[in-house]
Amino acid sequence: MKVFLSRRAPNPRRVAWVLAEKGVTDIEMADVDLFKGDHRTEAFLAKVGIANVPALELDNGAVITESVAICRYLESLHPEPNLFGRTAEETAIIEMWTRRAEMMLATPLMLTVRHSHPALAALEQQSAEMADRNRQAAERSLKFFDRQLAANAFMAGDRLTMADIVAFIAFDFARMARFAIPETTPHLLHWADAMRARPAAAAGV
Ligand SMILES: N[C@@H](CCC(=O)N[C@@H](CS)C(=O)NCC(=O)O)C(=O)O
Repeated sequence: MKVFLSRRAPNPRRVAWVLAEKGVTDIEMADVDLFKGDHRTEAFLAKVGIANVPALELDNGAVITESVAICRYLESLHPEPNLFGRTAEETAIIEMWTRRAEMMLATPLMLTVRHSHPALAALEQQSAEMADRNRQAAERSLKFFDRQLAANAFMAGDRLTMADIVAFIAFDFARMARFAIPETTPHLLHWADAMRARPAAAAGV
């Protein structure tokens, strides 16, 4: 099995974080240089089918992309610590918060960075308006997540799940666009400190 990642990129970092939480080390890792266009080569496209990382190549040649799908597959092989839920109800609640983290935080924050950071002009036709609108969309979501974290140590309850990994990596990436969690959402700030202190936070950066 071989995983294609790219250092500092947020979606590959999700996979690196999950591998670290689960203590998986027996997997070949390839670093794809997005700025050199490694992911747009004919060889990469022929293998992976899309100019994106992360990608996971299985021993039978099948390739899985989409970071959360890859993480879910890795959880099937390495069930502990559990990040996607055990019972039907728990799995659905974790999926709900992971999707909320993706749509209400990760997507707008990643677009904020892509459309504003000079380094990412190589990958994106940048628009200041896109950056502003996405920053505002992320800001509008903060209180919602803060309320959840006022009552729960983690996004989907009392333990770390995929939802936390998706949300934290988005916030951390958004620092490139000078986006900081404000003092007006103290529970989010406290949660982010706890996430940053996890050893797995160092993976993929
Ligand atoms: N939905 C995909 C998104 C993958 C994605 O956008 N990856 C970025 C890196 S974070 C990428 O490969 N970008 C290449 C480009 O923009 O040319 C996932 O979750 O894996």
